[in-house]
Amino acid sequence: MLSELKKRKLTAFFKTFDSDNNGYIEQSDIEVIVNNLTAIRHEAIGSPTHQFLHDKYMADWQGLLQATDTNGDGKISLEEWFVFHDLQLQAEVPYWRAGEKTSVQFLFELIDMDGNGEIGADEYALFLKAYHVTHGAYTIFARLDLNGDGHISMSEFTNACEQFYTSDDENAVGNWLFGEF
Ligand SMILES: [Ca+2]
Ligand SMILES: [Ca+2]
Ligand SMILES: [Ca+2]
Ligand SMILES: [Ca+2]
Repeated sequence: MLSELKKRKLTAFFKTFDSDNNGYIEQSDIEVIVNNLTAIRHEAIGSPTHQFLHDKYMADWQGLLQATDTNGDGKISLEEWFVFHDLQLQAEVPYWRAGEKTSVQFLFELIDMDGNGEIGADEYALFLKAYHVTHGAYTIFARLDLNGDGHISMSEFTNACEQFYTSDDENAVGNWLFGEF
C-alpha cells in the first residue's frame, strides 16, 4: 500500500509526463517531452540529438507501457501508475536501480547538459521546464544541493531520487525532485 505522501509525490511525477494534462500518460505526451528536451539544447527536430532522445524515450515508453498498462488501452492512468510503483517498491531491484546504467544515472547525465559531472541551477531549471514544471525550480535546486556548493552532485542526486521513490518522511528533500507535491 502506498502512503498518502507517496501518492502525492507520484501524482506530481505523473503530471510531469502528462503533457496535455488529460489524466493519462500517452505516447504523444512523451513525444512532447522529447521535443522540449531537444529545444532546450537548441537542437532541431530531426537532428541526431533529437533522434537519440526520441529512440531512448520511445524504447523506455514501450517498456513502461508493457509493465504498467494493465487494462491494455495503450495509455497509463494514475491508478495504473500507483499500482506499478507499489509493485516496484516491493521488488528486490526496482526499475530506477536496475540495469548497467540505471535510469537515475541516465537522468543525471540528461540534466547535466554541459557534461561537467554536476548539475547547475540553470540546467535543473531547464530540465524541469521540459517536464512542464515551471515554478520554483531554483528553490527546489537549493533544497537538493545538500552541501550548498551551488551544484547537485551525483551522490546528492542519487540520494534525492531514492528519497523521492522510497521515503515516507514529509521533510525528505528528495520529495521535491519533480516540484510541488
Ligand atoms: Ca496525456
Ligand atoms: Ca491503461
Ligand atoms: Ca553541468
Ligand atoms: Ca552540492
